[in-house]
Amino acid sequence: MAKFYDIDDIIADEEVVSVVFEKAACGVGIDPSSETDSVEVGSKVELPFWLAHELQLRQAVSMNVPTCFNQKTRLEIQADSACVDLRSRCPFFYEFGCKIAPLVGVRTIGTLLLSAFKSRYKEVLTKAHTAAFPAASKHLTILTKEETNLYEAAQSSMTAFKRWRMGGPRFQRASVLGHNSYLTGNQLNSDCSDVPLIKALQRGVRVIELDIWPNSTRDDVLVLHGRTLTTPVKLIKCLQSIKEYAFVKSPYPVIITLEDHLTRDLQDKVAKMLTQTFGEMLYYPQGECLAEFPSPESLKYRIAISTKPPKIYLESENSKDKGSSFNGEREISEESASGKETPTFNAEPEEEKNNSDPDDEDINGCVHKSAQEGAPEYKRLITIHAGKPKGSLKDALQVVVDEVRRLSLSEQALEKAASNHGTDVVRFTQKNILRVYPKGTRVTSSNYKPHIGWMHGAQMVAFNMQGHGKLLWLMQGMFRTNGECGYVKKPDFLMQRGPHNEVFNPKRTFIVKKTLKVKIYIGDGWHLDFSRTHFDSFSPPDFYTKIRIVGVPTDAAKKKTRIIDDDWAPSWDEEFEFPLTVPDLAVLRIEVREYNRSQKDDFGGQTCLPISEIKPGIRAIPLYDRNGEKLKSVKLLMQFQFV
Ligand SMILES: [Ca+2]
Ligand SMILES: [Ca+2]
Repeated sequence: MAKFYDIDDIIADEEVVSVVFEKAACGVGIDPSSETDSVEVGSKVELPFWLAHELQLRQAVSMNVPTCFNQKTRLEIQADSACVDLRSRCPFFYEFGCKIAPLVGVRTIGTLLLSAFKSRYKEVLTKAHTAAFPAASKHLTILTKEETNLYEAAQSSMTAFKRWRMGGPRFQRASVLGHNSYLTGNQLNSDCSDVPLIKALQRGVRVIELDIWPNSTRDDVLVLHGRTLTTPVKLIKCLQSIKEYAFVKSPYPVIITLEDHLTRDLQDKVAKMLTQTFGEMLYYPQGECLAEFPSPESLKYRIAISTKPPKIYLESENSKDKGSSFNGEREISEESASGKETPTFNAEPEEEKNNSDPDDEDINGCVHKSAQEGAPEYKRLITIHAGKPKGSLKDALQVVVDEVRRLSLSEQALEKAASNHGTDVVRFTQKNILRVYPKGTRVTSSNYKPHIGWMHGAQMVAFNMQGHGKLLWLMQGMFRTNGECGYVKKPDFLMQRGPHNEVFNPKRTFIVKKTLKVKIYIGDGWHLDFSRTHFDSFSPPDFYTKIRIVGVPTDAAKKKTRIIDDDWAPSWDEEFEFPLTVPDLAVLRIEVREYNRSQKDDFGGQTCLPISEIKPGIRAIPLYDRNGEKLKSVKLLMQFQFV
């Protein structure tokens, strides 16, 4: 039987094979030229594979080896496999071979398939990566369906790779949307071990945030989350885990952002830990200032540090004795207004009245005087300088030309900035790095809408990775693209400037660029992944599907299918249309729910597909659970069209 969702498999089943009838068959009318409707014993007839297979199971016919696997083809493949026109012999050469081999009892078919594939695959890859278009299209005509798919995949990854390189050499131009991690689940009371950090890296998270504090004896450095009641873990342990797991999922650079509450000698200690743990992996600029950031491609397998550089001391070093951090004057930051908790880490109850994000403190740009002595080694290791210059937020957004800066804004601060001077934010992110973090009051690890950050070009949208729910799904959907490498290229329009220095204005109203038509046929697989009573105790489930567009406000849309009562494999056959003004920033969010009359509806699976990644056609879409793990069998059969 052909696989239900696989169109190719269904077509492969239509391949014709020749069979010999072992029994006489009456009333079948296979041969229109024959006078009777019957087929004699011993007649040789060509039948589609699916029919021949069924008849052979009933011992009515015996199948012959199809010509595409005969001796002649074998010899040709042996001689020069890459030049054999397999498509004309059987477009589903491999799939069909696998199906037929056990039925005709010829074991060597397996060996033939393997050797043909191995030798031809190399040629396919070489051609896909190097050939000029006319030569390639000629080569394409002799490839089987599977080989064509491989060829196209190889070519599109090559094109993507080239485009990526062209995006360089600067980080800002390559314009990544980083993927950020907070340390633990519930920020107030979960254990701050390095396990969540490892999990985040295994998922491809590229930005790791560490909140570092002195221990009670002030001779070691601890990582503590969110300045709240978490159990601390030694910094060295976190660094070792980062080293071990940084590149298990993606080779692209990991950025560690430090929230530093340390004394100078401890900063020196951190510098030693960083250089000793990471060695060559650690990337830092040779000069003192980083005017442009290298592309992620050139920083493969490297780790970079981002934090606020230590204060510049023009006066005596004992300007503050053993304070936990060097807070000079500071501003009332956006964040302190948001009510972030004062630190309650009991190792140092006496001080640390600073309840602002340390990133928000002012720095004096890239000034390096000889008097500057604040942990020079440590300072040298900082690749991306964080900090907010004096003055208003609008001033902070004015681009400084000589240095890449990272500015951190809370979600509310960004919302405010976006409504007052959105284009300044976009302009800032063309050159600098903007990080957005959840407001301090989100103590239960809930999340906020990532789109407001993405729309304004923010590269690091910090998320509580342990918080579940639809906003995290959006984030996961976004980063499931681009080979799950943890970096997604910003749409070009966010990087462009007009002749009068104008940039993309997220508040403008746009015209509809294209319309996405989504047809949802059926869903299946729940009976394999869930128990019989998981949804309703006494009857089959009642599924419906919610389809949303999340993107710029004008594109936002909500649709849903009708509820299909009592059916494990619902068939909706409904079509929806979504006009899109900024398709590059839109994500299609799909969620299946199970209707319940008296209680809350159940969750039946979800996925988020960035519109830019949707290929038109009929697709079997796998669904994911609440945590973003793929469900084994649950799929929706859908059709996508752009008009
Ligand atoms: Ca039911
Ligand atoms: Ca129900």
